[in-house]
Amino acid sequence: MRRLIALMAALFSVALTAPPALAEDGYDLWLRYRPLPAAQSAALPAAVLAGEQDPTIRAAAQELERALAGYRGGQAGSGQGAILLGTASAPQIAAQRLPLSGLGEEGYLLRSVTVGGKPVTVIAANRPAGVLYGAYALIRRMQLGQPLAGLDITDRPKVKLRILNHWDNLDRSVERGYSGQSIWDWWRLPDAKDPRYIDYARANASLGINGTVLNNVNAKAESLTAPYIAKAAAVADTLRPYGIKVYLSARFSAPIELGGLKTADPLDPAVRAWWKAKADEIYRTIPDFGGFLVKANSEGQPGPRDYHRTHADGANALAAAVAPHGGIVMWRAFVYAETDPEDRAKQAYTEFKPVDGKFADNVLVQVKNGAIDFQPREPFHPLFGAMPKTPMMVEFQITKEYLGFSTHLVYLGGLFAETLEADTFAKGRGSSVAKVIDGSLDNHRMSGIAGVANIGSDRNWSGSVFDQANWYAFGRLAWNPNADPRAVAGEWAGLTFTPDPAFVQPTVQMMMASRQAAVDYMTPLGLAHLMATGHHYGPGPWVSDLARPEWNPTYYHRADAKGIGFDRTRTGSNAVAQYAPPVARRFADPDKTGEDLLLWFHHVSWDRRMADGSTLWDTLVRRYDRGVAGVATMRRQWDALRPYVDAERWEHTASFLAVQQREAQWWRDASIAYFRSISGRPLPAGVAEPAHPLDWYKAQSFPFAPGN
Ligand code: GCW
Repeated sequence: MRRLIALMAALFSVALTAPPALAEDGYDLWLRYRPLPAAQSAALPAAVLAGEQDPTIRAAAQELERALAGYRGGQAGSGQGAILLGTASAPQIAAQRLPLSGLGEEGYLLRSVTVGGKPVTVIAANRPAGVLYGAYALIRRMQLGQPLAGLDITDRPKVKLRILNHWDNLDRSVERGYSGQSIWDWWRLPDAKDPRYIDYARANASLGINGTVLNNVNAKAESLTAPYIAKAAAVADTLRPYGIKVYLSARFSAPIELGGLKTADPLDPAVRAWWKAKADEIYRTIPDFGGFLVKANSEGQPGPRDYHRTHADGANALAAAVAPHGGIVMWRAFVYAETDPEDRAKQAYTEFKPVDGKFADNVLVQVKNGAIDFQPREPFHPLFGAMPKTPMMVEFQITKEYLGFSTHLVYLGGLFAETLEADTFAKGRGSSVAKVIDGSLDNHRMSGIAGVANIGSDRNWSGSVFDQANWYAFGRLAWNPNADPRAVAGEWAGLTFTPDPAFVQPTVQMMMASRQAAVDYMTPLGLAHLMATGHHYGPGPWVSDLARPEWNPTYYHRADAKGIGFDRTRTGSNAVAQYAPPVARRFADPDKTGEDLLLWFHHVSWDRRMADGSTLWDTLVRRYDRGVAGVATMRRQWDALRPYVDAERWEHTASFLAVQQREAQWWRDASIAYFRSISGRPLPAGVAEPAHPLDWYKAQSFPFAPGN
């Protein structure tokens, strides 16, 4: 009885002290301002003082207030000094005589000072956007429980344009979107502005993202009509205080569709006049409009090649229209043509390399991280380093079209970093892709990085909690392309769940291993593009009946009775020759390429001996098994982390991991069943048979898979 009473009392006191029921649905992302432990909360600054009247500084101050209120859990501030924020035009900031000159337009300084005997944390910058970024940096520190005393920190972004690309359609569907509908409610804009746009702006500003392309690169001309410009302007008004500019994807043939012209030839004076008038119209409504993103002559989109003009001619026509307003053009290099029998991996280089130096000053060429298409693993794109006279942006895909949609836990920080760290050898050793895109290798004034957004109308924004980490990692690596993806994962996990190392350490381990697991169960050893047709959901390595050769998985793996892989050496397509000589030499030699990219560059025998002495066939099979085992490990790790995570987000993640396990097994079984039918080799001893015969896998169909 006594024990029962004690138990009841314990339950009762728990009930009394339990925090108010807050839905942990992931909406708060990493801006999760929950009560901090008492000791930490007692050390928080009591007041926030904005140095000046400015919408961006006001946004920064409000964010700090909001964070502090959340950390204190409703308790009043206990008076540990203040946070003072502003630019040098605020007298209180100017009085501090801070070294701001090296911070540029967007950098910030955090410094602990004493004013009138009181401790003050100063957030200072040259421009309000820098102050905002500094505020978020301080918030990160507070939330992660890092010391707030004795601060003297400066930071500034290495890349100028840090931009999200939304592949969002005007009907609110999202191409390759796996997190609901578009957050842009085009129909109800401009009158109704979803309050969510502000939270979108906060989340992006917290990472330093400073631009967003609102509509799909497969663009409709209508997005450039007056009503849609007004809608974009309403979004721009909401995002402006957060330092985020709005850009639009432009359809190259819009002068025909909207202007009634007979041609969209970029050298035709009437076409150029149309673009100029259109740009003037946009800037009248959106004075700080960023500019255009263009997908031209790719996958059926119109472009300058339709008029026998170069990509530079096309880009320059639009660039001339936005230049007087300070706008830019981001011209995509993702081109390949149905009429071109050349290896798809070579086509972009072939088209673009000759026009290096021909682009207007306000054009950047935007290049996907790899030469084919956002595969689980690709070597870096040969255009990086090959166009020194042109500012090059890298485009990553944050949404996981080829990496298990939003149901597979695959952390992309490592994938992004793998490309950024890759050495192009364009100017000798140390010519990393990061240095190409941050402009430092060739001294470019402009620099940029783009990520295809994974943001949608889902309550948790990205479809899964762990996909929020990919948005986060993109933003942090855009700010600093040399950042360590492991550190970024730890920061994200600490902010999103708890900074307790007992949680963060295994979570980071799980995240860091997750990408290789996906590579292993989908496309190991340098294989690529073996996904099913159209929606790219699940395996389809057998598909060979599509109209265009390079749409077929068989085009990519080239498996036959003797071997597997795409010969891109001199005996094959010679794509290796598009890389700088030291890189080309490595990729041309199957013994030096590395197992991770072996079949990307080489067609090798099933019986080829790998480094550890086993055959290629046996290694391939074991890679599939290793991938499936990797997912099983993640599930065990997540089970063990249950005590650290709220029930809602834990269960959501656990249910997705179960999906991933099933689908990894499916990928493995289907791929092994198919490749065995080609190789004629037996499974290595002890390896499990696929669950079904090959025909069963071939018969699966998913007409309603999302994002297509
Ligand atoms: O990855 C492929 C996608 C297309 C996409 C295209 C592109 C927007 O399958 O959906 O179209 O790339 O990047 O243009």
